[in-house]
Order: sequence, then structure tokens, then C-alpha cells
Amino acid sequence: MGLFTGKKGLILGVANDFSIAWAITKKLHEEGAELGFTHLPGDKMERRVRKLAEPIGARLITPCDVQSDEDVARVFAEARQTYGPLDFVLHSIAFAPVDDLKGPFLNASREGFKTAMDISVFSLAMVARQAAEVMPQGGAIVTLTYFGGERVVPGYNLMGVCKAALDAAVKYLAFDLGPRKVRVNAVSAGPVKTLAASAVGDFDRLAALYEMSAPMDRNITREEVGAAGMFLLSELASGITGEVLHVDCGYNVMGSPGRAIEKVKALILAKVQAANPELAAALQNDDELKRL
Ligand code: 0WD
Repeated sequence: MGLFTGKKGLILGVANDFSIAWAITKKLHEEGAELGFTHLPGDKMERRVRKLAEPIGARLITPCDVQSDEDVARVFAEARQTYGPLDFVLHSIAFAPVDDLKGPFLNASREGFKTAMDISVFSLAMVARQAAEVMPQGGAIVTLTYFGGERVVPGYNLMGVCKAALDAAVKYLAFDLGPRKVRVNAVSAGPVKTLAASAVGDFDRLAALYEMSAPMDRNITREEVGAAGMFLLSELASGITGEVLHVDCGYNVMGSPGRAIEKVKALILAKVQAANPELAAALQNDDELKRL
């Protein structure tokens, strides 16, 4: 018997098999959950999600644009009709217009800001409001956030501001829904290569930074985010709400570049050594470099 045997939930935010929502889905499915899915309106998105969801027996695969209150309400009405009461909901959704995302936050447009906040933050409140209605015995809601909402991560720009608001939304929703036994939490994931991630700055450089600086000397895996999301949605997390759980190999606890400087120095010295041993020896004796 799995952790989720007999439990039913709705997954919002699978775009393809690289999506974090899909990594969490796989763990939930392994533990016996029965799952329904939403997809962005459109044949292409529907086909992509059906290809993944049908083989695991999804009885509900329905379009949802979280910018529409009516759409969100319809989706939860359909979920109730299909499954009866739900036990959990995964919200794995974010969007910002690329022109507003690429540049510094300083230059974000008012419209871009509104759209990004609407899809990436307000949607959690709307989803939570509707989800609570189909969770009469209580349940769990999990969203996905990123450290760029807590500290400045160059390249994360407007989405960082959205994630700061999302983190606050998790806490306020946890308070609002606590008496109804609905828990609301977030997984703060390290960099995972997905469609959305490709829109944010230079993904490979960000991932390399984690490998250089994180206490665990590596970046996370998709499976690790999947497991943490599944944990927060499960009864194992019954005493946890309003929490942002970092799944980032410890990157967020660092107050300095950690071992990154030593690693970069060693890398450069090795290259110089190969090309010019004399210069390498001189560099090793350089006072400024020694200080680092
Ligand atoms: O490194 C990463 N990939 C991280 C992602 C690190 C930390 C957090 N996250 C967050 C993202 O910010 C997001 O909140 O995880 C969540 C999921 O992102 P993902 O798995 O990286 O990205 P992706 O596979 O693209 O899924 C996001 C999905 C959309 O996909 P596309 O690429 O088609 O925009 O969000 C959905 C959509 O399925 N989405 C919407 N759903 C309903 N209504 C809407 C909308 N208006 N807009 C986007």
C-alpha cells in the first residue's frame, strides 16, 4: 500500500515530461495516487498532456487558463464530479512576458508586471479558494517557488518579485485555510531544466553556480524535487503548513560563494599550468590571488 493509496488530486502545470509538475506526478503515481490534470488551452498542449496522463489512468484532463476565474471554477467543479472530494492539489504554474522577464526589473512594464503577478501569484489564491471547496475533510496544496524571491539572483528579474509575493501568499493562505484543515506549502527548487527555465536568463550558468557553491557541491535532480513535492502533499507532512521547503542542495544557506572561488582558481590554474607552467608558478605566488 502506497502513501497515496485511495487519495485523489489535481495537477496544474504539466507542460511536458520535463516539467517539475511531472516529476512530482511520477512520485505521487508510484505511491498510488489517482490524478487529474489541467493543460493550457489549445490542441498542442492537450496532446502533450494526454500523452503523459492517459497511460497513468487519468480520468480528468481538462483545459485551464488560470487568468480566468470561470475556468478555474469549472475545473474544480469537473474534478468534484469526476473524483468526489479531493485530497490534494499541485500548483506548478508561472509566466511572465519574455520582454519583461529578460531585462532588469527596473524596466518591467506595468502590463507585464500585472500579467506575471496574475498568472504566477494570484492564481494560487484562486486555485486555493476553489480547492478548499472540494476538500471538505481538509487537504494539501503545494506550489513551486524559487530562491530568486528571497535574494537577488541576476537574470531572475521580474519573476523574483513574483516569487517573493508567492512566498507571502503561501503563508497567508496557510493561515486562512488552516481552520479548514487545508495545508498550503511551497517547494523552493534549485535550477531544473524545463520549458519555463529556458525563458529565465542563462540556465547553464545558474546550474553551474549551484555545483560550485552549494554545500553539497552539486545541483539537485528532478527526482529530488518530485519527492519533496510528494512529501509535502502527503500525510507525512500533516504538521507542516505555510512552509517554503528548499530543495537546492543547501544553496540558500550560503552567505558567501563558499568553495566556488577555490574551485574556479584551481580550474584556471590547471589550464594555465598546461599552457605555461612558469606563469602558473608565478600566479600561485601572487599575493592578491593567495588572498582568495
Ligand atoms: O528551475 C526551474 N525550472 C524552477 C522552476 C526552479 C524553481 C521553481 N520553478 C517553478 C516555476 O517558476 C513554476 O512556478 O516551478 C513551476 C513549474 O515550472 P517548470 O516545471 O519549470 O516549467 P514548465 O514545464 O514550463 O511549466 C510551467 C507551466 C506552463 O508551461 P509553459 O511552458 O507552457 O508556459 O505553467 C503553466 C503551463 O502549463 N501555465 C499556465 N497554466 C494555466 N494558465 C498558465 C496559465 N495562464 N501559464 C503558464
